[in-house]
Amino acid sequence: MHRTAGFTDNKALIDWVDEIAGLCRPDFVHWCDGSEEERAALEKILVDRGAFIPLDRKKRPGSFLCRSDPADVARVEQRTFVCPEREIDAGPTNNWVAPMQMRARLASLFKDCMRGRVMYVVPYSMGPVGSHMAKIGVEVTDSPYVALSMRITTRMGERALKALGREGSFVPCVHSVGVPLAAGEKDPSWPCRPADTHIVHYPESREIWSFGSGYGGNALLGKKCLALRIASVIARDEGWLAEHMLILGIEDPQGEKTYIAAAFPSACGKTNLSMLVPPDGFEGWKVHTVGDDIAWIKPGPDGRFYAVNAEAGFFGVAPGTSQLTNKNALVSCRAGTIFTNTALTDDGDVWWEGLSAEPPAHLVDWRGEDWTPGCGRFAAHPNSRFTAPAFQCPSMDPDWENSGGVPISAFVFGGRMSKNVPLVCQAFNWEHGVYMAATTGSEKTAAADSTEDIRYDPMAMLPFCGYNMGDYFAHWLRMGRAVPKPPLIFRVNWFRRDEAGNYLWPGFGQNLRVLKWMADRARGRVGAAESPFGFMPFHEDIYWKGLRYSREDFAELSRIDAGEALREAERQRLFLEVFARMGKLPEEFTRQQRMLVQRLGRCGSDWSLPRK
Ligand code: TSX
Ligand code: MN
Repeated sequence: MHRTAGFTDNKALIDWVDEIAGLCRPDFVHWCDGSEEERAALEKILVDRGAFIPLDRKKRPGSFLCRSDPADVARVEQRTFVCPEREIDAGPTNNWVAPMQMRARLASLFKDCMRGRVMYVVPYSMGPVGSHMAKIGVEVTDSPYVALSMRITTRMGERALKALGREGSFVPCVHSVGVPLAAGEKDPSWPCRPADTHIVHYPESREIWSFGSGYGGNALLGKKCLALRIASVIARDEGWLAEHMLILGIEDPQGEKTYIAAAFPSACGKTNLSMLVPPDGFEGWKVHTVGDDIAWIKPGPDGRFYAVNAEAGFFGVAPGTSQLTNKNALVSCRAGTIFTNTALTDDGDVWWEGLSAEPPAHLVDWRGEDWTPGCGRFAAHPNSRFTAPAFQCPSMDPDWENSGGVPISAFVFGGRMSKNVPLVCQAFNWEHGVYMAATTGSEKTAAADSTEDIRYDPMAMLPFCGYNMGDYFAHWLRMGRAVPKPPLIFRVNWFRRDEAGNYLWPGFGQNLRVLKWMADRARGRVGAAESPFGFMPFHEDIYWKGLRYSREDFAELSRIDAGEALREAERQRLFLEVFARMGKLPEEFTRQQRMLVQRLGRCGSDWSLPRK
């Protein structure tokens, strides 16, 4: 029924593809080689189906706008499952169904689900091809959009099969939009089955099954499903870290480079930070991008951690991306880019909220309807995306595809907090840092002014950890002991506001001043004050050339209200209690929580940054 000769001699792969084809019954099986001809053929299928709109050849060469079904626009956490044999191994933060039961459910959903369609076999490498840190996945999918997106965001095709070889093992990923076609039936432009959507992980057999959605993290299975949920389990077993982190390098005018990995929940500007442009005063400095979303981090031979970007492209949120906030992202998507659910301009380009201060006078919105300024609707969906190859990003690090990774000097954790969380503080030690990372939160809405409205998101991994998060905390504590030179750990907050609601910190490129302080701390050449939250820079410890930022403003940005911080410490205790109740909270966390309360109790009603 299909020919595999010439594609692979990996018997396990051939047998598995046969088995899935037997279950899903596609009309045809296509093995993706990653070639230009294949790309053109897939694009044509989507254009003919009405799913892809070619953009203007001059303005956006080789680029397309894709409109999804309005009911299939984001990850669906309620329909995402982690299914180990025992419920406790999924933990309190994952949906769990017994694997036997889930397998029965999926068998009936997937039976014959690809009739009338082509099944694409998409082999890919997460991490640089051939790196000892890379893993091979193979996604079978009936979505040409998924095959094309995987071609951009992963190393896909022949080179992945070559790396797999005859005997290599791979993570099997089965994906279907779940809409078989009768003979002669017209294909909807974005077939999907929202009511039956299932995103399922079997961490013990390391399999991924996704049904019903064609969008992003639900369907591009290399990203959140493999590189985070399944990889986090492999990393626990093998002694490394699979993290929801950007990786960047800062280079000073003497050419000294320092790499930092940073985790933030959504809507904190992770992609922007990874592509930061140095501000005035930083002449001769460079910021290099290694990755914007997923880092795989392993102990290296010299006792440090080394990180690779698991991906080869960006799947970035479009709204808010502009010349001012992230010009490197805009250059990255100048060509060969898929835009999903953005608006279309009259001259065949794309637009989204925040791209320009003035919107165009007329647009076609993400649903395909006429749009004018002031009509009361978004032109682009708030979760609209660009899918762009990383090599097009001007700030990519020369070492971004180094198979050994880059050495990490600091881990950074951040959230969006309008009050009482200072711009930056450094953990006293690894254990304190892990506790800090685990209790990082973000306010639920950007407009929130209530500190009661915090959503904790440990290490920004809450939706992406493939096992019990209590065990994940223990794994982090263990990893600090496993290497002689673990990175320093920092917590940052770019989003503190004054009483009137104004941001206290200008953010964006100015964040490099904070990153420079971290790099200097890592090299032991700058000071810090000791606060109840950790080490914080004195005003003099920050490099201020090019920015007027007064000692008084910096003191306000660094102030800790002890009463408020004690209430926050109590909320942290309550959040962690769910792990404690199932015997999964490391004792070290209880100790850290008590020490935090003690430090706050000793500092009076307020802690203020002293003069140096
Ligand atoms: O991405 C952001 N970063 C990190 C950049 C490297 N954003 C956007 C967040 C939404 C995705 C930020 N927003 C940052 C930030 O550091 N800071 C802020 C808050 C802010 C917004 C506007 C201003 C200042 C701060 N405007 C002026 O100061 C003029
Ligand atoms: Mn992410």
